[in-house]
Amino acid sequence: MKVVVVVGGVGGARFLQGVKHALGPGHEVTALVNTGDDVWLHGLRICPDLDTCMYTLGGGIDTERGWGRTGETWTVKDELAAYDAGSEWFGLGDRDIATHLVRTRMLRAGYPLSAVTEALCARWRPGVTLLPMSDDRVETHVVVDDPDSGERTAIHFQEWWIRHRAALPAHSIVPVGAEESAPAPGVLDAVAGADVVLFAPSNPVVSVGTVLAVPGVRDALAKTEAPVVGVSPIVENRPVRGMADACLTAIGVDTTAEAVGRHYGSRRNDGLLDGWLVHTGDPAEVPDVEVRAVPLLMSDVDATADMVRAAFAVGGVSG
Ligand code: GDP
Ligand code: FO1
Ligand code: CA
Repeated sequence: MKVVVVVGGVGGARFLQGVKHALGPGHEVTALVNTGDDVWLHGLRICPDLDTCMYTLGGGIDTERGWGRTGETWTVKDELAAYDAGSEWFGLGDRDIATHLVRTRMLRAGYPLSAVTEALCARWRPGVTLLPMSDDRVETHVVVDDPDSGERTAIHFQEWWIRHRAALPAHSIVPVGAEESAPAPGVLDAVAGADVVLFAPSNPVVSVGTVLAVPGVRDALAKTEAPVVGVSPIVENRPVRGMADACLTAIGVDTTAEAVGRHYGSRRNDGLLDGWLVHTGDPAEVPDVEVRAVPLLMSDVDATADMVRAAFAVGGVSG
């Protein structure tokens, strides 16, 4: 079976573990990974969602934090702080920096991000194909009122998310460069050739939403013969982890499983979904979408695999 999964970072990576577990060997899993979180810092290209997926599936993740390397040390971070080199709010670990060094060197040598990702995955062997949504530079920015000057200004998503913990009200969230971007090689073909497409319980605005902002992706999802099934990241009217509620508020969507399902909408009405999984007990009616309630907490890989099987069932495919 050919499974395509639209993912961001931690939520997407854990969901992919469940997809692998539910399917076992002999299947083809392709993840379309958000790159709108990517950022240049200290001359290095950092791709948090790609790295979170790669480390998680390759056994290198710090499972407690959810991002970055296990057994991490922070010498370079401390030395940068001693130089007052800026961006001190962003935690660059020593082990993680090796990944950014290899990536940056390859990008500077002219390799596209998709080729760089393939090269990095040769070490980590994630067991799924990780495709960046695009080889072009797309960076999510958040329009806020500057806390010092009060002036309206756009800051990089990472600065808003990490430095301000998404507590500065967002006037808007903009995937800068998305309109001019093209899908990375393999993205549209994967969607066209899929047996089922899943939306991981990733952030609907800055993870799934950014992948959908790449021209051609929505159209490919509309046209594929595969069923498209989404999984809600909102459980009991809250994000299970992180601050997705601040992102949803910025685009005028309530933090409920129903509102997110309606935001994605039905494929029968120019939307995206055939099926929508919500957590047991969460009320959700989405016109022209088959909604099913099952436990949606990814507490371990077996529970996550059960979620994936439920998503296959709603889509009418068997894993
Ligand atoms: P990020 O890029 O690291 O923020 O990760 P994603 O965008 O892939 O996923 C973030 C979303 O995952 C958050 O909005 C969480 O609510 C959601 N999430 C995390 N753990 C769980 C879980 O166990 N169950 C569900 N349903 N959602 C989860
Ligand atoms: N998240 C944090 O909350 N603080 C950090 O210092 C931080 C550093 C970091 C470094 C590399 C990486 O791949 C991820 C990192 N993250 C950090 C996670 C990441 O910034 C965000 O959680 C996602 O991009 C939001 O989706
Ligand atoms: Ca992310």
